[in-house]
Amino acid sequence: MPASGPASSEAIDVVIVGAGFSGLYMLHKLRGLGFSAKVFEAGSGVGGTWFWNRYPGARVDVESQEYSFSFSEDLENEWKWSERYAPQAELLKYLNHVADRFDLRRDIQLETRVTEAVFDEEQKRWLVATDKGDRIAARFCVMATGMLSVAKDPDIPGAGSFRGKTYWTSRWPHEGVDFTGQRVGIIGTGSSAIQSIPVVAEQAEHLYVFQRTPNFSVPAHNGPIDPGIVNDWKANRAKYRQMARESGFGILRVDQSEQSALEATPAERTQAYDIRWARGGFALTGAYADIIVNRQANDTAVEFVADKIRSIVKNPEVAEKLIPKTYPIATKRLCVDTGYYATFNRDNVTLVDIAASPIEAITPDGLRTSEADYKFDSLIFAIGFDAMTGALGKIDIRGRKGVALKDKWSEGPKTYLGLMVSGFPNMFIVTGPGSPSVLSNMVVSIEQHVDWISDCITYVSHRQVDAIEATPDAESAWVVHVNEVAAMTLFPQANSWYMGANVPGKPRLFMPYIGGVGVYRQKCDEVAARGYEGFELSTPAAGR
Ligand code: FAD
Ligand code: N01
Repeated sequence: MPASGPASSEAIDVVIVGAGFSGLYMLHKLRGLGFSAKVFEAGSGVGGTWFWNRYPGARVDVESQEYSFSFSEDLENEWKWSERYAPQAELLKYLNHVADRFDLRRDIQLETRVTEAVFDEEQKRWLVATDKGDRIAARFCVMATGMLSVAKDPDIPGAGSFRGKTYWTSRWPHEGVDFTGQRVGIIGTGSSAIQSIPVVAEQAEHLYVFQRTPNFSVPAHNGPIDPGIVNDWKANRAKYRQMARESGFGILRVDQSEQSALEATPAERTQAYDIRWARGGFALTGAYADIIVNRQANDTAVEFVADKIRSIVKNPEVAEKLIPKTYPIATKRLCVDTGYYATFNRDNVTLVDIAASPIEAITPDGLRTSEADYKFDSLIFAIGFDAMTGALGKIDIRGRKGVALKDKWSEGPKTYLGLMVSGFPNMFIVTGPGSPSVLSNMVVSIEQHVDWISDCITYVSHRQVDAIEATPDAESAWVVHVNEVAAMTLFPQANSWYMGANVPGKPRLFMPYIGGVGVYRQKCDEVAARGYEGFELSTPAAGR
């Protein structure tokens, strides 16, 4: 049913699309401020990422206590994490608990996909339509649709022809999968694959890993959560939360050093990296200040990790294949694993280098590369996402004069602060392109955006303002700034999904903002304090 059709069946203040971390907190926050809001969620449950990605080994790579909401002291006091890096099932339980605890479910409509969102310039309302025939008019529309919520299409010939079972890491069956006695093929070696491979390898009769580009991975050293960390967190929580909000990546465990890698001697560097490798997780990249801005400094971390891979993987040829050689470390999302490299010492695991011998086609029995045929019973696609813009691209979003967001973004996403888009008044994006988003502990960034959006909606609603919109100038200046900051780093040197490089035909530009979570928050706060500088606020009389 077109959203632009006759009068709407329901009218509310805010429509929210998506019920992951972002949508849940957005609903809670708006309700508390007295606004009426409704959430539409395509899935049959809440939780977003943690509802969909149920593949074996799925877990968070930011420590559990840091990757959690900070908006409610009671919630923080009552929830206990069991592992250093919470597994998917526990994160899903947590988000369901949040939905129940704050009585959110009565305003969440599940199994409902938003298909259209059209801005009615006369009424200054977003007219939203769903695949279930709902039509709703709302003053504001919040896209909490996720940056990694749309799986990439398999750009491989014959993808539909495989006769065995096919699985996607990003829509894993709820009942789980038992690969015992099976030959399994997995395509991809990103974070999802790197978490799955060691677990699948333990079950499968044989696992073929099809690797196009190797990834850097550091050990998680996961285990039961350390009671010392729990107690320290409890005692210093407010301080730690604030430190995370003011930090570069929103992750305290990065423990960012200010020293240059090039000022240290080789022995000092090895020692510093060793300490951080032993600590686990993202700590490694915090060892020196210039790892992501200076290629020479970066190379020192690359060499360290390469030596680690050589020391773990017994077959030197396999080890060399696993060492990334075409991009600097941390310019693609660093993976955090449990036993990934050691898995290649197993007799039942074969690494197939599809950069050297590309996949020609998926076949009814398996897969054919330029060098050999591989036969297996099950095939796992771990090929990633149409990141950052994918979910918004699936909705027909139309702003002023019927302009489609897809068209406006045909050369890449343009936003002001990653929050709003010029020509699309009263529409907000949570952790949108142009904000720190996927380069950060996303819960920190989600809370910041939800708080900012709520303040903005409150500000507008308390004045004679019926629409707020980013000005084209502010948006252009922000896009330039985002690119300038990215260009000061090594990030653009990698063919990453941050650059849109993983999806054929997608415009190439660095989408998130790398200026740092703390710096970015300050900029957003300053904009608000100056009466929403860079935004145009229109009054009913003035129109536009
Ligand atoms: P999501 O959780 O993606 O939720 C968006 C929801 O919107 C989805 O449920 C989707 O179904 C729904 N939706 C989308 N379009 C529509 C539509 N048109 N109509 C209705 N509903 C719609 N981040 C970290 O900081 N640390 C981590 O360790 C980490 N691990 C991750 C592991 C995996 C496997 C993945 C895929 C991502 C990970 N992330 C991590 C990023 C993660 O996406 C965020 O941390 C966070 O969960 C995002 O929450 P969200 O609510 O913004 O989006
Ligand atoms: O996806 P990816 P992901 N033929 O895009 C390969 C978050 N996350 O789902 O690099 C053959 O990283 C592709 O190869 P290449 C995290 O932010 C976090 O693993 O394009 N191969 C690559 O190896 C992460 O970054 C966790 O050459 C093809 C892989 O598939 C993001 O989600 C866990 C191919 C895709 O890797 C995405 O991770 C999981 C083709 N046609 C996810 N197309 C945590 O640890 C793609 N590939 C918390």
